[in-house]
Amino acid sequence: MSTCPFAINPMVTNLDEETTHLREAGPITQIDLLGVPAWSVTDHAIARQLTTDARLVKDINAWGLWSSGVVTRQWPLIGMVDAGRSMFTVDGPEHRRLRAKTTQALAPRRLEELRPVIERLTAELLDDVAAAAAENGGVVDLKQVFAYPLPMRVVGELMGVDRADHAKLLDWYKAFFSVMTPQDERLAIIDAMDVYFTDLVRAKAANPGDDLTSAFLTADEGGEPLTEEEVIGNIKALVAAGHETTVGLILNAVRALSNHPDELAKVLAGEVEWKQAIEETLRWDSPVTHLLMRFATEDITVGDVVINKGDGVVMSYRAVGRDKGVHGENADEFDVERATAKTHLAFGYGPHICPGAALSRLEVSIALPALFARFPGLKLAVTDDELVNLPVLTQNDLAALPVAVG
Ligand code: STR
Repeated sequence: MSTCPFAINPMVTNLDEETTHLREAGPITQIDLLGVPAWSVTDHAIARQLTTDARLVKDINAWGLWSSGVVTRQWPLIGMVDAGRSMFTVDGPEHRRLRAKTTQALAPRRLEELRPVIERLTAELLDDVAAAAAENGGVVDLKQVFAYPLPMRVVGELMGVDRADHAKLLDWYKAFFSVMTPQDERLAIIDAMDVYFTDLVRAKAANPGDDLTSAFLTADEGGEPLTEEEVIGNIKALVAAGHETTVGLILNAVRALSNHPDELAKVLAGEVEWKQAIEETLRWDSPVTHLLMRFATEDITVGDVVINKGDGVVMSYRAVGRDKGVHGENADEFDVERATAKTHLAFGYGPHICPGAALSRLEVSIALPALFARFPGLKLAVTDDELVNLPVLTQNDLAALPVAVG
């Protein structure tokens, strides 16, 4: 580690500038994550290579700075890497065992059962948008009334989480992700979520329902059943991921399309499919800025860089989406007709590729057309430079998206 690592700004005051800087710094470059050094991967081919390299693992115990005690539970990002045993933190054959039921439940064919549910939840929230707009001269914060509650409702249906608990969970996640939350408060929230999900799992064990939580608790013939700890870890991962990332995707898509009326017009006219606009949003303004973290179990040489055994490696997916070698010289432009859009790595790659990708795509492919059908005159109510990101280092999530619905 020779040069001074580039400090990632946790306040996310200029994400485009950061993304450009990271890409210019090289395909794999040193960064500083709130005082902790790591490697950032910004290159598409290297991201594919390293997400399929078994010498990199998710187990925090392989992290030199953790096992030597330099990084502790006081580090504000610890909850992103020390999240309990689950499909998110385990590799190899055990990982396949932990992931199997999720992959089945979230397969595109199985998800068709959720389509009418998502359509109903979307329609309900669009009524709320209309009501809020009527009270407020046609202007609403699309995040607060639509993009924020929808993914929690969907993942809540999938996992069997009561609607009455959604507000509490949303508050917890908001504080969990924000760098502004004092660390003792964040650690208390992590503990409270553990208690909440433990209670949920025990309630489902006693009284199973038609949800993925209950399915985790049912042993498959021949297969080794998941332990309670593993079930809880999986549920925590699915609820957090299913909620946070999809909020960002809806917001980033509405923002991109509103700022590019010619692109939006092609979609509304049916010249370009919604799914193309969704894939281009995932590429151009991915909901996950930085995916923490993988750890090297031995020295790994990548081009002229050596990742030392014990080093942490971050996939900087927003920068990866701007790879000019893959997406062309105009990679920084939003183009719903871009032929390479769907090759993006916004859902990751390799064994840990997002198991919820199809759910996310289904959700957004229902939510966006329904939103623009209901409010054809929808426009941003502020200029783009008035929009601010939440102070969340890893996630690309707007604080608010004020729109005029006409
Ligand atoms: C949040 C806290 C928690 O209880 C469990 C997890 C595990 C899965 C993580 C999640 C975390 C944070 C957001 C992640 C998600 C997997 C996918 C999602 C990293 C640490 C992304 O943003 C890609």
